[in-house]
Amino acid sequence: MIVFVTGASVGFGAAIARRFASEGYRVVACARRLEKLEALVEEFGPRVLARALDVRDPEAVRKLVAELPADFRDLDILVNNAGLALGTEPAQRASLDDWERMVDTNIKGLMYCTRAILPGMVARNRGHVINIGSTAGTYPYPGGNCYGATKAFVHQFSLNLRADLLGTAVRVTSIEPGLGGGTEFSEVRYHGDGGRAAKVYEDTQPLTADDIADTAWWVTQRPPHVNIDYVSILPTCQACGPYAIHREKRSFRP
Ligand code: NDP
Ligand code: 8X3
Repeated sequence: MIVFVTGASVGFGAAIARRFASEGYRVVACARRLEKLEALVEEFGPRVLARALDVRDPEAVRKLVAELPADFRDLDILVNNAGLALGTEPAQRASLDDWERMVDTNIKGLMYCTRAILPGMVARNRGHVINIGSTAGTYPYPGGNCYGATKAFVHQFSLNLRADLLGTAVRVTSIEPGLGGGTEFSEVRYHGDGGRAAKVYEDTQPLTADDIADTAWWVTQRPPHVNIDYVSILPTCQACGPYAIHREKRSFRP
């Protein structure tokens, strides 16, 4: 069995790659930082194929998939994990560059990888696409503007893939975590401000990358007639809030 994981250099993606490799799968591990992927190769040997890939480049995605060596070609599982949040400024002040990078990575990168790998799965009538969404795609929060919207795309795209794949054995799951710690997510979001990133997790016990890897493993291990459409997974310390209400007499601070 072969799994292709994007964003496998650190965080959820690295844990997912590690989990499948330790279960005996061959793993194509992709990310921009090839040197970080080498740790997986050192740990698991030739069972892991490390490839530098920027998912925002459709030609690079197409070429990498088309040129996979024979041992790694017939992919069974695609994990579209590469993604990022940038900023928590309100929409009226948010950086358009940040918005474009989120759309290019979280939406377009996921589209490119899916479009390159799905035809082989359909031809073999075997496969599983796992997309990493987020609770931010369902529940709004201030500053979540474009990030949450990209993850809403991931949720709906996953359901629509299922609609297209009906009648095949190819499965699709959207895994939608809440607060996840021990990854670079918040440091990336706050453009390298480690102090601000650390505050996100202060006095909490967030989900770990291994929790997400466990979930990815679990959805793939259901019997072939079972498709888990989506999984919403939050740490116990987190819950959805009530609707926010602005009271007229209080001062307005956008
Ligand atoms: P990390 O920042 O730790 O990991 C992100 C991964 O994505 C890295 O391996 C990075 O590798 C890769 N990546 C980013 N941009 C690109 C690109 N253009 N091309 C290829 N790879 C890229 O974050 P997490 O592990 O926390 O997040 C993983 C996924 O989970 C993301 O989609 C995120 O939105 C989602 N998520 C995270 C949550 C959290 O609270 N942590 C909660 C819900 C969802 P490199 O820089 O080497 O390219
Ligand atoms: C990551 C979770 O709440 O920071 O997708 O958006 S959150």
